[in-house]
Amino acid sequence: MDKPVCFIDTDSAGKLCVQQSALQILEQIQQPVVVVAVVGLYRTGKSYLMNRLAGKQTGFALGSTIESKTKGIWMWCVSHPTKAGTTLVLLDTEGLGDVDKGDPKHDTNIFSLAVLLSSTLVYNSRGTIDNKAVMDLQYVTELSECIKVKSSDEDADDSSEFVKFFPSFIWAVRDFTLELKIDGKDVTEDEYLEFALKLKPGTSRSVMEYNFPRECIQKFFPSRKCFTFPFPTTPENMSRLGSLDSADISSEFLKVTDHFCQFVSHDSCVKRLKDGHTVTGRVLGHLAKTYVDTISSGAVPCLENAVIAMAMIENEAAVKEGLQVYQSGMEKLKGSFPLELKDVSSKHQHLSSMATQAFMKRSFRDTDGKYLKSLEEKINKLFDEYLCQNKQASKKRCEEILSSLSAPMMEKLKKGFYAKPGAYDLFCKDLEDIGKKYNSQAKKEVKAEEVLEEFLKQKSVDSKAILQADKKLTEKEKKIKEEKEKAALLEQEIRAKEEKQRQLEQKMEAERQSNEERMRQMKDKMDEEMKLQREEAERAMDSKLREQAVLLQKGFKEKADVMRQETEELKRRSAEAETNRAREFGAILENFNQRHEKFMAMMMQQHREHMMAMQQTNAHSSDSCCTM
Ligand SMILES: Nc1nc2c(ncn2[C@@H]2O[C@H](COP(=O)(O)OP(=O)(O)OP(=O)(O)O)[C@@H](O)[C@H]2O)c(=O)[nH]1
Ligand SMILES: [Mg+2]
Repeated sequence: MDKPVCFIDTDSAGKLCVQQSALQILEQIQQPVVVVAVVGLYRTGKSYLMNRLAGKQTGFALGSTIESKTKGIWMWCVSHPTKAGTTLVLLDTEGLGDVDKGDPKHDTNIFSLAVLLSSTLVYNSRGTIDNKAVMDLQYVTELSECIKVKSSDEDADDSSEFVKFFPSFIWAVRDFTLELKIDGKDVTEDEYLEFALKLKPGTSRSVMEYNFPRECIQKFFPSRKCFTFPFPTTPENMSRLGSLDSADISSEFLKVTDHFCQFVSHDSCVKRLKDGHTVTGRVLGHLAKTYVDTISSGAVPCLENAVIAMAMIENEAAVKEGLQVYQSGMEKLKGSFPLELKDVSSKHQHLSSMATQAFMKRSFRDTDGKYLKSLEEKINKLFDEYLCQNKQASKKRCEEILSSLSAPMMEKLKKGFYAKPGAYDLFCKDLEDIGKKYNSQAKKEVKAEEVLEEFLKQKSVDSKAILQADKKLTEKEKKIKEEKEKAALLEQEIRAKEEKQRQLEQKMEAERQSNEERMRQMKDKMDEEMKLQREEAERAMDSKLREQAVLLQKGFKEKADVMRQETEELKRRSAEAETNRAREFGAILENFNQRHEKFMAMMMQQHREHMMAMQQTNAHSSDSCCTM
């Protein structure tokens, strides 16, 4: 993208909507995304900063008047400057606090969306982090009403879980002119931020009003940083800043801006969903659509519902992607049909494993293994179709071989060559020669035995006629020869059945190996999902414990106690979630195993039936031998 596009806008009815063109761009981005969003009061240099993050001087439109410029949320996707294989998505948002806007809820929605969609949230303000600046960030106090973690418990406050999914937070203070000193001692910018977020003891209304946004920032954004930017240049130049040559801008300002950009590109993480699934550009688009639609309908966006919706979209796409991997590989193989069964089977196994891999890479929260099952069924159906096509091709090839090998014999038949005494033996000899040559030419064909069986059956009509007409043979000899031929035909029938049986066994073995491989991949994926879930819980627990320690250290015992309870609750919920997930995974594996066993039992049944049929044929053949 060489320039930003409008991502989320307000429609004519005043409702938020996602721009289709932006979704189309995101749809193409298969890479994981690092999403940096900037929020803050209007006219504070947000768009300017975002341009710098994109490594440009222009891009997001800058305003030069007192009127607010950016409307809705704009997006710019650039390749990540330091993390190969990821895309940096910059979200520039409409300035907050412009009284000219009709809908007071609008700002809250923009703020919530920035929180929901980003992995790093930059809060931009001017001057100092004084009480007013903190109060300007009042939107944080509304987050617990604007975002839900779980869909159940409509009224329950689950905001203590926000830390698991919220972006990291950077406070960018522009036009900072003060010295970084507290009580005469030099402090870092982060210490300055912590100092500004310090709670005041007491329970009076004014203290509570003072503390509440601070508490929310501390609670929701445990990972926070502060950057102070000096005044960039002279006020007269300000309006031209965007288009100015960098040499004209104070070098200190540029240094800080560069440092800020470097920090953001090094420390911003890939956006993840609840449960830790990596967000790609495509998923980000779906996510934005889901959240915006929810907000527009007047409902509260819910992280869990979003994960469920994303999982559905992604899992369906994952099935398609897996199937595509399998099908395109098999289509290539089809060009060389007919092939030996073992070659088709091993390619099937390999491609089926690759398809499962492609599926696993994209899928997540396939809670009951429904999508993997659907992929497996579709692959098996295709496999059967390919096997069938291979058989048809093989049948055709075998028939061609036989037809060319038997052409001289057919010619002799036509010319009446076998209408003479002693011709039956000649005919049998010719037939035997054809059989021998055929066996050497078609020995690798899946349909070799069956086609030969069919051929011999057809030729037995001619053979019978020739036998009857052969004046050299006595009636008794004719009888014996007839029985001999019958036995040979039966033998061929048995060979064809045996071959079929062998092929069924091969298919069963392929299925057993595929299942093993699938189970292995499923287990890996489950381990990975469990690990992500555990890491997330640990991160949340860590930040809670850290906050608790700070509160205790600062003498806020009551608050620390509340936090301790919250931590306990978080621990309990995480443990419960892990147990549930483990149970869920166990059930999926069990389910897959059962299905596999059922399938194998069905094949075994087929196997048994074949065996019985073969035994009957065998018995029949020995009966006929006995009669001879
Ligand atoms: N004083 C000052 N001005 C700046 C700074 N950065 C950019 N500007 C200028 O401030 C004006 C507004 O900048 P924008 O980046 O459009 O501000 P914004 O926050 O995106 O504005 P809205 O989209 O209206 O909310 C432009 O003329 C910029 O050149 C800064 O650090 N300090
Ligand atoms: Mg702007």
